[in-house]
Amino acid sequence: MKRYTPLNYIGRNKPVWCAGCGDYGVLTALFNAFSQKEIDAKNVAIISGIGCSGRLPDFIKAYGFHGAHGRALPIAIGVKVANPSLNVFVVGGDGDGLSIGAGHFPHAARKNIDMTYILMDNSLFGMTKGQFSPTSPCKFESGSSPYGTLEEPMNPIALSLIYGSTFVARGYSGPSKLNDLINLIREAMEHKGFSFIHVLSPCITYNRVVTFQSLNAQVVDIDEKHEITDRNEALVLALREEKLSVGLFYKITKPTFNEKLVAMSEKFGRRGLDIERLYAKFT
Ligand SMILES: Cc1ncc(C[n+]2csc(CCOP(=O)(O)OP(=O)(O)O)c2C)c(N)n1
Ligand code: SF4
Repeated sequence: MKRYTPLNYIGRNKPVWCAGCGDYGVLTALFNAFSQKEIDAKNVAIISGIGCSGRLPDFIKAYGFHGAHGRALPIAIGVKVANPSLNVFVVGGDGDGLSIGAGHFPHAARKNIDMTYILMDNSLFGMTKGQFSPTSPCKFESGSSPYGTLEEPMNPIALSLIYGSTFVARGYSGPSKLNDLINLIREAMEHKGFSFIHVLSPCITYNRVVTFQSLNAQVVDIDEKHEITDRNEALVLALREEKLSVGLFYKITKPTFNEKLVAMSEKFGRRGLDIERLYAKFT
């Protein structure tokens, strides 16, 4: 019998991240989630944008595509629609997903594409040396905001809920919450539809404000009594300012884009729309 261990998924290239970067926690969580799900690397595709976080597909054994900055989601949509049998993941930073690529997020969510989007949030642009990002706290001082930022940060969980994601969660790459992150990734893989996981993943090199230490004091588990099918309740939790809730905010079941496509093909097949024939061509 084939054995699955986290070591099976280690890629050929060694991570080039700074020692201690939060992104190691996300990579470790993926290794563990994949082995617990006993998934073959050949059935996984990981698509990324550009940034330190975007380098993740280089370090894991699976199909990977290191795309253009902010364009991972549309590439991944194409992959999933063309080959629905693949487990598709998107990984990228807060700059990638909420700045240059922000326009793609609502559309991937509202289409309910069956994939998992892991937004690795370090509250700045790590790769380009620490400029402020859409999730930097107000008054954040950086090379590109020497007197502090003027704008309020975006709230990725609230946005994801409003955009129509059918699975919305927050994890933390710190050691204290690594097992929870593994469980969230597993749950997201099991969910049929667009799963969004906002992962707090600090940059230890450029961020002196949002750190493992500050996050350890801020994160709090979502109460077991939280009703995960209630979007209003999830939004209230997401907008809570004093603490950062981690866990599953929201999960509902809705037909996925691919399911709707197949149903449409069945209905209009005789008029020339034959999705199965197209799938056979690409898978
Ligand atoms: C079209 C384009 N614009 C700008 C850049 C420069 N650039 C590379 S990575 C990056 C931001 C990275 O920040 P984030 O997405 O938060 O990822 P991190 O490095 O923090 O993981 C930028 C602006 C680029 N590569 N391509
Ligand atoms: S610069 Fe920051 S985000 Fe990039 S690898 Fe180093 S610690 Fe991680």
